[in-house]
Amino acid sequence: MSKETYKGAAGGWDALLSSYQHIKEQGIVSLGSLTMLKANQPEGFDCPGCAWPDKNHHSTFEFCENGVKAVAAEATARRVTPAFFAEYSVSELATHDDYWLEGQGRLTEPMRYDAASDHYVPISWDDAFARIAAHLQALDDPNQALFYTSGRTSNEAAFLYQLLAREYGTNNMPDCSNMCHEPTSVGLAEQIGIGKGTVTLDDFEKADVIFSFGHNPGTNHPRMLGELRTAAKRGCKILAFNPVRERGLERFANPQSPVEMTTGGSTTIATHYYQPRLGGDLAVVTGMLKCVIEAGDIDRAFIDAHTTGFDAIADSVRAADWATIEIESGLSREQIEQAATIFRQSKAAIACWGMGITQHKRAVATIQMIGNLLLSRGHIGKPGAGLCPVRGHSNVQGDRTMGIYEKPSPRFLDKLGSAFAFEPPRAHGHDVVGAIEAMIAGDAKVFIGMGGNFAVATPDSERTQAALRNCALTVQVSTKLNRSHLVQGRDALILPCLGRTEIDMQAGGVQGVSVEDSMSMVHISTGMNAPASPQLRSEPAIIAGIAMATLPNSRTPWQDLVADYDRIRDRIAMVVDGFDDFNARVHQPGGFYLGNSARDRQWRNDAGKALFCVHPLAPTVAPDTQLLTLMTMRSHDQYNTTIYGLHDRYRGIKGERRVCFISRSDLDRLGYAEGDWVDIVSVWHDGERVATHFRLVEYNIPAGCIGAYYPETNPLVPLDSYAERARTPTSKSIPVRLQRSSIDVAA
Ligand SMILES: Nc1nc2c(c(=O)[nH]1)N[C@H]1C(S)=C(S)[C@@H](COP(=O)(O)OP(=O)(O)OC[C@H]3O[C@@H](n4cnc5c(=O)[nH]c(N)nc54)[C@H](O)[C@@H]3O)O[C@H]1N2
Ligand SMILES: Nc1nc2c(c(=O)[nH]1)N[C@H]1C(S)=C(S)[C@@H](COP(=O)(O)OP(=O)(O)OC[C@H]3O[C@@H](n4cnc5c(=O)[nH]c(N)nc54)[C@H](O)[C@@H]3O)O[C@H]1N2
Ligand SMILES: [Mo]
Repeated sequence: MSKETYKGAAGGWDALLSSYQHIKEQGIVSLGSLTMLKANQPEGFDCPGCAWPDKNHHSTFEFCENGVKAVAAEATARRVTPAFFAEYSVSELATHDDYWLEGQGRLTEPMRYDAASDHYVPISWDDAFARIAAHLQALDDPNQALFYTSGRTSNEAAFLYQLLAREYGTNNMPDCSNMCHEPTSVGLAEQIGIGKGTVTLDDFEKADVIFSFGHNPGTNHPRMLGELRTAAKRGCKILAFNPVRERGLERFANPQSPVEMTTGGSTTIATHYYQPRLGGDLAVVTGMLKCVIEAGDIDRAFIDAHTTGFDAIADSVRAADWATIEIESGLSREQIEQAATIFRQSKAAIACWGMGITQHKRAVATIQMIGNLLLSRGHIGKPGAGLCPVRGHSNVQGDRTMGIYEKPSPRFLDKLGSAFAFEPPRAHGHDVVGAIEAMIAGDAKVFIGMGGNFAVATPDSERTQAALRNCALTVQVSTKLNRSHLVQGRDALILPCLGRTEIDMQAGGVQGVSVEDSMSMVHISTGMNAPASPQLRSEPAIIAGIAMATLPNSRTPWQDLVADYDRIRDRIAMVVDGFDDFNARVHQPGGFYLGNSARDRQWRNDAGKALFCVHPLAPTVAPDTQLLTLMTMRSHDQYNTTIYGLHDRYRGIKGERRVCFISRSDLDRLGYAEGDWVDIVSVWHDGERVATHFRLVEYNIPAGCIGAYYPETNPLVPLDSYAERARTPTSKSIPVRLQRSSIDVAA
């Protein structure tokens, strides 16, 4: 491993070079470059990289290094064939790391786990469907089955999948959102009547202030840097709140700007950079709101016409004392006052946030406090202003819109039931944490994963993996080999599917699917690469296969729907609000905007008004000085649990993922030196959890806070440590201590 401060801006030549290397490593130089030209184009496919919207679906190809990695990884020339599974037993495969597993390439055929030989062996599609049906039909209660979804799943597949689960009889639909932006959905639905962001890309052209709370655009949504750069260039103030200084928030060289590329120039992104302590944002925003309200810089007309609860929030923030705000936030009063002054002078402010806000105990409170701040000055539902949660997976928002939700509304279920002539189950189902608990307890026995990597993405890995092994059947619908295939139930299936970049040929011809981005734009996505194997099936076809085998009395014409996805979209139009005339609208170039009621200042919550939500500060900073707070985050070379490489360029890390970022003062205080190997031990009421063997890297991070990569650190996240009300695991605030590594490492 080596560490070297990265001196460049985010983007630039290094990004171009890195993309080229990733394409080359996958053995697909010409195909790779061709494929990239079609990403996020009106006639092409939606980039599977992230959910950031595309400015104009007509522009020339918008370059994004991490989009290239995602597409190249799917288009790889490598294959995981039955011969591969014959060569390696499951126990042998389990000794390899996630990087190696991912590197083996695309899955090619359905496989069944054979316990006698400990190998996966080929199985026909029909036999696989029959096996799933036999297991599902054998359960005493449909609520013993779990239907997990990861956020790459298209609208059409998601809609069929939730239909399958509900016709079968359960709302057990845990999804990756439960670990991601669930606090956003919970907090905003209550506060403004819709659990989605209120801005569109146009607003980024009009805002004079942009807040960035806890997200890392340089790595996780690089196309956002285009909007931030343009905003910065026209003088918009950009205030970043992040415990560490992320290069993408500091400086960006646009690979599409000939001037920046040839002169080595770059654009400064954040005009103001604040480094709160982990979990300090509730205090930061409380302090800012206190300044706004005490200065009387509020929009009284808006508050009177559109909101309720202002007096209570005003009393609450007035009562918050600066000493507590400073300790809890890790920022000084002057810093918070400065940020507040900038907001008080703003005519239109946008607040963006990501996992640095959602993966904390008080995530819902923090999000609603951000909402309070904008509401106090009428910055929701006005041009250039509003809320901008930055979603992760490319269709995670769309999946929820399609009904992938363990707590569906009665209205949705009524419409679903009448469109498909059945009585949907009404009882709420399991979310991710609930699903793990149910498997541990033996109350859930069949796990089906529509994409994703449940064994690794979830908290408390040891427990989660024991939970999966406790199942009678685990089924993973996947494109690539991952650890969830190796942490299998007594019976287990791997069902290989088409990726979004591939041609999806059905009886009615080539099919496109639709996705919804982070700003509620819905558009069509059509693959253009030859499938990685002729045996692959599309996700809708796999779902239909399971449904036809499992539900003999279903009145849904599964086969017809899959023959032509326009027919699925016609059904979506009947069931999902906002999708009238879906087929006509989605086939327009660029798709259509779903709309957002809060943006129109219609508040569809119980109160019929935007709510000021009171969340007093409570002390959280641990008095125990041996304890540190750990955040688990992404490197530049990974996509969630998919590890593309071992570097983290912008943070200066090369060739190692088991690193732990720590401040100079904590190193000194705890008696360590940079380069020492440590184990990280999480300290929780039910005992300690250990992740071994991390190398300490001195880093500019607040004292008391450390960082390390996900998913290596997931064993440390206790299952019952989650966001209040949203149950999102607290992956950014785990109480831990360090100890010298128990593994003897040769230097
Ligand atoms: N290339 C790539 N793109 C991706 C992904 C990927 O893994 N790779 N994942 C996708 C998915 S599913 C998602 S959800 C998004 C995730 O995108 P992000 O939301 O950017 O997720 P993280 O990498 O977890 O980073 C969180 C950021 O929050 C900061 N942070 C941590 N704790 C706090 C805190 O308490 N307060 C504040 N203010 N900041 C904090 C961290 O320093 C880090 O910069 O990206 C999506 N896009
Ligand atoms: N400690 C910690 N844990 C976290 C987080 C964190 O920040 N810290 N972040 C959380 C977040 S924000 C999220 S969203 C979750 C992510 O959780 P998941 O969505 O479950 O995980 P991914 O790693 O995105 O899933 C990768 C797998 O998806 C499969 N795949 C890829 N493309 C396709 C496709 O087109 N179709 C199908 N069927 N399969 C496909 C591949 O087999 C690949 O191995 O992790 C969460 N876990
Ligand atoms: Mo996510």
